[in-house]
Amino acid sequence: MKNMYETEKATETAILVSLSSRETSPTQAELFLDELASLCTTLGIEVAERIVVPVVQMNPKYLLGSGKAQEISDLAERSNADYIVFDDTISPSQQRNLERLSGRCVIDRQEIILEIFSEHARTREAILQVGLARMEYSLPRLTRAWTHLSRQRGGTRGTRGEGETQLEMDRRVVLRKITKLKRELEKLQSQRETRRKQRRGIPIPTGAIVGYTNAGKSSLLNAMTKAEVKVEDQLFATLDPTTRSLRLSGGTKILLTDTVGFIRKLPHNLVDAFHSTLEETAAADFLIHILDASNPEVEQHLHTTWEVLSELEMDETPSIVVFNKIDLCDDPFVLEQLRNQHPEAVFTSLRRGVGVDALAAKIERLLFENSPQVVFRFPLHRFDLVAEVHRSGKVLEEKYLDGYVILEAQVPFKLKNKFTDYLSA
Ligand SMILES: Nc1nc2c(ncn2[C@@H]2O[C@H](COP(=O)(O)OP(=O)(O)OP(=O)(O)O)[C@@H](O)[C@H]2O)c(=O)[nH]1
Ligand SMILES: [Mg+2]
Repeated sequence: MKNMYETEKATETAILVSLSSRETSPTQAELFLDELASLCTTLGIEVAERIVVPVVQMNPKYLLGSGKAQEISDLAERSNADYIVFDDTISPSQQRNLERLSGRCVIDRQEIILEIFSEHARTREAILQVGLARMEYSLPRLTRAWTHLSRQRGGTRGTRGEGETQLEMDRRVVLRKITKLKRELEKLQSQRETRRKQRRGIPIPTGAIVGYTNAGKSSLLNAMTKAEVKVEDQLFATLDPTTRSLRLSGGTKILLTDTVGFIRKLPHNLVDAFHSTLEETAAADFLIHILDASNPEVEQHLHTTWEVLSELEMDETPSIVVFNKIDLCDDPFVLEQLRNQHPEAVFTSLRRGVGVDALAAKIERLLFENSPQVVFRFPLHRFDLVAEVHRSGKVLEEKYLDGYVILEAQVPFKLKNKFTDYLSA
C-alpha cells in the first residue's frame, strides 16, 4: 500500500472504525473489527486503535455524526495513524469530507480488500481482473485530486493535477484503460473457456474447494493431492485456481480445484471481475465447502459463502461441508453444537492430518449417490470402453449376450454423456 501515502515511519498504522446500530450489535461490530484487523495485517498495516461507534442515524456528510467524526479525527492525530479505516462502506463524498476533516487517508473495507487482491495478484489474468476492479472503484473518487491529500497520494489512484480540466482528462484516461483491460480480459477468458471445454470432455468428476478466506482451502488441496499451493495465515493468499488430480481409495479418479476465497461484503467489482475465475468453480460436479470451525463467526461464514454461491448459481451443486481447524476449538461445547447442527459435515484438522480419510470416503459416497445408474451395451471388441467403465464407475452387473457386453453400472455423468451411443434403452 506504500504507493498510496508516502510515510517515513517503518510501519504504517491505522485506526479501525466500525459502526454499531439497530442491526449490528456492539459485539458484532467488535467481531467485524477483528476481521478488519486481519485484513490490515495482511497488508502489513499495524492497528493503532480500534473503535466501535454507536449510530442512531447515518449522517450523509461523514457517515457518522460530526461530533463523532471529530473525535475519530482527534484520535488519529493523537496516535499519529496513517489511515482511518472504516469497516462500513463510505461514499466518495464522505471519504472526501472525512479526509478534509482529519488530514489523513480515509479508506473503507472495500478498498483494503481491493488493495490485498492487488498485492496478491500474480498471473496475467488476476492482475487484469484486479486492475479492472480497482479502476471501477476509483472512477467516482477521482475528485479526490482536489483535496490537500493529493500531493501525498501517488501511484495509480493519486491524481496530481489541479482543477476540472485535469479531472476530466483523468476520467477519460481511466475509462479508456477500463475498456482496454476488458478487451484483454475477454481474450484470456475465451482461452480459459476453451481449456474448460476440453476438460469437460474428459470423464473425470471435478470438485471445487470453496469457502471463506483463510479457512484452509489450499491446505486441503495440498493434503489430498501432491499440490504445493501456497498456504499462509493471510487473507486471500490464493487468487488463481489450481487443479490437481487424485485417486480415491475405491479407485475413482477425481480433479480438485482450489480457488479464491470469499468474505463478507466482497466488493462487487471484484465478484464481477473474478467471474471467469469463479466460473472454474461453477463447472464443478461437486463442492467441498470448508470452514474455520474455530472462528466465532463460523455460521455467518457459511451463510456468506452460500450467498456468493447462489449468486453464481452454484447452490444446487452437491456439496460436502467441512469444519476445519478443530485443533483450535478449545470449547468442546462449540464443536458439539456444530456437530448437532450439521450432522452431515466432516470435521478436520488439516494441520494434524485429522479427518482427511473420512472426507475422501465421503466424496466417494457423494459421487456414487449422485451418479446415474445406466445399462451400456458394448460390442465385444470394445474392451477398452468396458475397462473405462470399470475404472470410473461402479459395475453392478456384467453379462455377455449376442456378441455384446451388457454392463449395468453406476457411472459419473460425464461418462454417461461420453457413451450415449452405447446406452441401452
Ligand atoms: N491450527 C490449524 N491451522 C490450520 C489448519 N488448516 C489450515 N490452517 C492454517 O490456516 C491458514 C490458512 O490456510 P490456507 O490453506 O492458506 O487457507 P485458504 O482457505 O486457502 O486461504 P486463502 O487462500 O487466503 O483464502 C494457514 O496458516 C494454515 O496453516 C488446521 O486444521 N489447524
Ligand atoms: Mg488459499
